[in-house]
Amino acid sequence: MVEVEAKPRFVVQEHHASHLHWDFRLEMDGVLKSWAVPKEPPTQPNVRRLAIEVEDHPLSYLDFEGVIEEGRYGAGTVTIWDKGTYSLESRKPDKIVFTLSGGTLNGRYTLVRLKNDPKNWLLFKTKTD
Ligand SMILES: [Mn+2]
Repeated sequence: MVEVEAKPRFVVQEHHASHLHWDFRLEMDGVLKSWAVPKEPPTQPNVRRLAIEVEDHPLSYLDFEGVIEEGRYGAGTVTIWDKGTYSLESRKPDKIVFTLSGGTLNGRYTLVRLKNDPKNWLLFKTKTD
């Protein structure tokens, strides 16, 4: 019998909070590793987006859409902007390379940590040549 391991999932939530941003989340280590991306995540190569590392979220958040009430952290409306699965190519403390299979985001992407602030990463689509 061959065991088929489920591919890890990802979700991008469009979050209309005090500032519009996109929450980019990768299923990893049993949680959702999460980054807040102030501009729409890139669908084309050569567009680099700041991605600010935020706290891990539980896997149950993969399907979350709705309204976070006024007065609570992240108050505002959350909708799923994209979701799918990914395959991990490499993972180092400062660089993660993966291939997304989503509805909007498809292909090979890189997250690389910036040196100025450990919470700041860049997210970009990687040319596959
Ligand atoms: Mn958010």
